[in-house]
Amino acid sequence: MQIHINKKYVSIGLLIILVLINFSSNVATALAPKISTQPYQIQLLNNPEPTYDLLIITPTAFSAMLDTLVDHKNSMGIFTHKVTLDEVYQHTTGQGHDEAEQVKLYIKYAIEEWGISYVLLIGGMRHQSMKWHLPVRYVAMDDGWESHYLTDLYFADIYDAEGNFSSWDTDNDGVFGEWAGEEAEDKNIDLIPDIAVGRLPVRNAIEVLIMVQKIIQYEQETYGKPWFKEIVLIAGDTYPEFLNPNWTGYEGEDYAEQALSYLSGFNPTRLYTSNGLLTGPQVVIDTISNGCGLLYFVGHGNPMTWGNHPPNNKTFVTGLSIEHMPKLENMEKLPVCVVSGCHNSQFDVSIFRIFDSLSRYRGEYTPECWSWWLTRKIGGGSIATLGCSALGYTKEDKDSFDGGLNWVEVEFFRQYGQDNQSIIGDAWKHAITNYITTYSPINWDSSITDDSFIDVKVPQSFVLFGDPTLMIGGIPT
Ligand SMILES: [Ca+2]
Ligand SMILES: [Ca+2]
Ligand SMILES: [Ca+2]
Ligand SMILES: [Ca+2]
Repeated sequence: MQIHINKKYVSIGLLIILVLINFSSNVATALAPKISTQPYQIQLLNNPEPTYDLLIITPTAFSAMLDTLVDHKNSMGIFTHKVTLDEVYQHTTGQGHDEAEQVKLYIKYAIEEWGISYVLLIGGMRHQSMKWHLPVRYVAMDDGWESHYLTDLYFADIYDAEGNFSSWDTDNDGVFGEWAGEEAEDKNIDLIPDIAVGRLPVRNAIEVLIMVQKIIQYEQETYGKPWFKEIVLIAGDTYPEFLNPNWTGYEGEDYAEQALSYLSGFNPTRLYTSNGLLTGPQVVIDTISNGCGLLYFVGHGNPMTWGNHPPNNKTFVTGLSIEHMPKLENMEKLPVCVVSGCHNSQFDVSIFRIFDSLSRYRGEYTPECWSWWLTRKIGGGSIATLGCSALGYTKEDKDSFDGGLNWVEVEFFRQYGQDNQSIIGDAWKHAITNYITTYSPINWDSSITDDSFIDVKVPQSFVLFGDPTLMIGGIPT
């Protein structure tokens, strides 16, 4: 009995203690300042108008590896907020047609909440599977060669001409940027990027670590280095005249010279077929290995290779292919590379596509596309690569014989050299914008011509692999 009573009192005592603990912890919770682990919310307490410049969107698995990059960006005055995909999906639950649209809706939120101007997307395909670390958007424009292609402009063109969210699916059927023949089904997409977007299409954690290290080292150590003032131009006769009397001159070399004309203080090395210096991969490997700040390939490509023709000759001279990437020895002397050619930046390639005959024909059976292999290379390669994710249309493909992919490339160099756009994403954004305002259709019902689909596809497919806030030439010290 006594024992029983004691037990009873003990039980009551324990209950009281538990209630008190619970009460006090509730009081403590209630009295504690509401500080979230989210840095922007901490900032909200101190600053009524928090701002960020750069939003990094990453799969959760890679998030911690990016902390040093965030610290580096903040230290150079690019205020950076990193968010995981899990947080993106949580924030946009129940919204959007699919995960890619959820990412886009989150970018819109980040623009309106924090005033961001740049987005860095972390993630390409998962290893060699056809699954993705980070969502992508394919647009459905069938030009007879390819029924759809990857575009990152989708994640930069957030608002339409009226200032509303631009879904790129105006007929709301879950098919994006759709064209049937030479007619648009999703109409009046203004295309104009509202922010700058770059992507690191990393396939594994090692590539994340490589790129973080390369970007930080590049920005800290490049400024004032003599090698940065070297530019290597690699080109030839893109369209041999014997095939068409309008194709006079050596188009690739002409665009390389145009780009150079906008860059003062750069020392050019011209590897051209017309001067006999572009003879094959070895001279390209040797020249890049010497180090340069800018690199422009102008010719023809596929996901595995790049080359061009000798003057008025259909022979294909290979300049650089994926199997040559390991031979580049430029170490920390990393150029910003622009590559003109079809599909060099088509980042949905995989070795398993070797089992598909069409993919074999198109050179899509490679573990990495040409541009990404160059960018993520250890011990050299590039720091960022701009190129085409799709079939690259040039002025020779247009009735107007004007504009095309080469126009955007040269405009990128002009933005940097003449308009002082030293942040790579700004140069990309302004080059794209000027292309669209110069060439792309305005009313996608009444002002459509045979060239219109090309002038939509060109800006959509010109993709930046790299940090959009990268300071070309490094941070001035
Ligand atoms: Ca649609
Ligand atoms: Ca449709
Ligand atoms: Ca827009
Ligand atoms: Ca020609």
